[in-house]
Amino acid sequence: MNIQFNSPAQNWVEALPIGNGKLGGMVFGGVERERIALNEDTLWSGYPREWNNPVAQELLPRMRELVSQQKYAEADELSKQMMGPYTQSYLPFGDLHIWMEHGPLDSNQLYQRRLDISTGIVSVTYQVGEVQYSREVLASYPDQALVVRLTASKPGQLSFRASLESQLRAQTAVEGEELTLFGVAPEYVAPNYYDVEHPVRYGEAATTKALHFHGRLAAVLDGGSLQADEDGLHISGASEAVLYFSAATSFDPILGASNRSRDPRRLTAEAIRAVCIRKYEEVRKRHLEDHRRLFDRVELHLGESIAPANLPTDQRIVEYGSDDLGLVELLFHYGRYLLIASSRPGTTPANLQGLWNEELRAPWSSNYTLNINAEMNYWPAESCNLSELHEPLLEFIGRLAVNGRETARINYGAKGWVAHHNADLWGQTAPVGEYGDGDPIWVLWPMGGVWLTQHLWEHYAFGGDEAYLRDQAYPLMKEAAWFCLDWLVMNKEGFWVTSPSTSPEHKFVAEDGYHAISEATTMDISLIRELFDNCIQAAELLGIDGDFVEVLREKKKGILPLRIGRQKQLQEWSLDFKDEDVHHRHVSHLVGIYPGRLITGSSAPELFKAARTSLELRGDGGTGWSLGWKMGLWARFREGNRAEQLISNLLTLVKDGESGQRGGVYANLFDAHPPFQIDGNFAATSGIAEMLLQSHQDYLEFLPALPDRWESGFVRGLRARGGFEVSLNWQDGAIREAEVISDMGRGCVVLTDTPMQVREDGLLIPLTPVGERLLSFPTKAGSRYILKFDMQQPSNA
Ligand code: FUC
Repeated sequence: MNIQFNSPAQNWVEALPIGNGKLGGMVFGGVERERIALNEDTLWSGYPREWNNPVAQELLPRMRELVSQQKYAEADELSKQMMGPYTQSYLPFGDLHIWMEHGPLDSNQLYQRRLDISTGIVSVTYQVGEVQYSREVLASYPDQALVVRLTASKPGQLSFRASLESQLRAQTAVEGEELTLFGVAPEYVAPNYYDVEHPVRYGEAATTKALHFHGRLAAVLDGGSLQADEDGLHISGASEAVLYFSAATSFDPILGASNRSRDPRRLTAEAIRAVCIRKYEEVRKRHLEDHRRLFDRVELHLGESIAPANLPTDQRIVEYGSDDLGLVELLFHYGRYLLIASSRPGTTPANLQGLWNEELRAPWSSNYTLNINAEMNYWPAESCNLSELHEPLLEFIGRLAVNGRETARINYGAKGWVAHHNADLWGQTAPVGEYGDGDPIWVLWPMGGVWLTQHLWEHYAFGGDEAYLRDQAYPLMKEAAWFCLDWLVMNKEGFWVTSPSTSPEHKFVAEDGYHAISEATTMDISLIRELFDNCIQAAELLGIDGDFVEVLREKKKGILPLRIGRQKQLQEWSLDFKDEDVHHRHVSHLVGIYPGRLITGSSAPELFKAARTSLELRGDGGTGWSLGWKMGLWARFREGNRAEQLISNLLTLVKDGESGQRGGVYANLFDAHPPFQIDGNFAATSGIAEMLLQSHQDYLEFLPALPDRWESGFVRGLRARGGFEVSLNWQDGAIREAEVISDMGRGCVVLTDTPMQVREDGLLIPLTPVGERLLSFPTKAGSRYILKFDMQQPSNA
């Protein structure tokens, strides 16, 4: 399963990504000079600082008054004083360069560069003269190192220099035969959209609170000689060489700050010592076992692939007519690959660019953008059977809650915890905007924490770990609900509303122009209602907090109902305003359809229908992530062909350097906003899973949105809520057979139009009808059930 080229990368979005959650590399595959752009997941600018703003609390009553008087321009203006500082930026570590001494290629013909996503290994092969050269590059999770093996087909023909460089303030040194690169991160990096003098600021090395970082490169040779100086490791006359790279910073996740006693130099020394003891074959084997354990959990076959085996991926994207179903499979698995590579237990969550960033001032600081992007990164985690890779986000929510309690108290005088639309390594929870520079349309959105709690609940819903729900998830959900209880205010009509309220990042049109702030946007109301529902369900399940459940139930009754507007659409705002942009990339008002489960065809048919109209009005365009979101939405509306249209739209080749609102993918299949943003990759994966299997209504629905073109195929290993692993086989557009493995022994309910038979170990299991088209059967934990669907056969109901 390859992303492949027959020439080296000319730019970063043609390079091939590898990662072990902590260390990331982008492999260019240059012949005379290899460049591997390096990242370390905790390398961010800045340090914890005061971001809360007590003025916000003083102004809140006035703000609410302005909103209730519909003085929107004044409300927007006032919000400037409620802002805090911008978040800090995710930084590039540097580059590993390998300067080959074999001279130029005679001909390009024999050059190949590929990433096999099923192994997590990049390979580069080419020939110079009579000698065949090859490289393998991998990022090992078990051995915590980035590894490059270089070989020459003839003995003694391998000579090169390997050097380390960084855009940050750093220096190199030699320790024994190892090359090191170390320095300190800037104390401040301004977002790329913030025009300011000195956008990158360093402190004094001895006193700075910014992070210290350290990288270390070692070489193990077969034959030849190794000599190290500050210019690099000089290898000459070898037949094979293996380079090991490790990097670390002084970031302490428990403190949430730099910790001087966490010496990154010692950490890289330990990592390199440990990996160098092993032979390359063993490191490779351990990497493969680890990668396959995760990657092989899911298989997908949508039809025959028509692309020639050696077609370079960028050409394959250009030639994609919807017939190259192999490219859709690749896109699906790539999202899983990228999650495996960017999010492992103990690492930071995948940011806007996952783990990979080459720019000092990355787009939008490559931070955590909580009004869609950070959540989207984790949409495939549960449904695509990578539940343990959800952990970095779930842990991060816990860190945000600690800071968010202070922000809730200081900025709003509220209980519970709050987060706004941006966060960073330091767990910023206050609004950004540099105290007035920002625009309320993105700054003033205190729903970041509320949306994130959906992940806590979903992790439980899929996995069923009650201890996790009780000890970790529910307390954070409950405290987010406390914030909402305080944040909701009664409006003139007597409804509980949020105020100030924005619909991320879309302005409405009022008589006097475009505005951000009004009251009770559909997104606010949807997220809060769903949080309350999840809290109620969790508390009842755990058998605790009866009084709190009553409070939530009571409050829910008075919350402003969602409304249907003049175009029969689900209103985005509580008043039926006109849109700033009818095709706006955000579809925030549809969050209750997907990824939420607030509005379904059966729970609220009118709203469901109106939401479909809203999606229709938004159109099929947008940034990469917007296309990905719409894919999932059309899947929830059970319209496979529309979802497939969005996949086609995403499979449009975008060139390096473009920017704007027309999404697509780069040559290396990275999602393009453009610029590169990884969220669209993850949404494409979860969207495809959602087309094949849904479980958000407490029953399994097989192939809810199968496009006509995906006539026959199979998927193995998807996960459904309730602790089920599900495989499906379909022919001529209809489900033939399903396999359900039950983890927890819960009853399994299936929605089916077709008669169904269920067997365990060959024996028929009795089915109980539990609703219209719903059949239920009991399961035992650890058992496997075969479900057969056949028009000819009577159901064993
Ligand atoms: C949100 C989106 C932008 C971009 C940014 C990182 O603000 O509206 O399109 O994805 O996040």
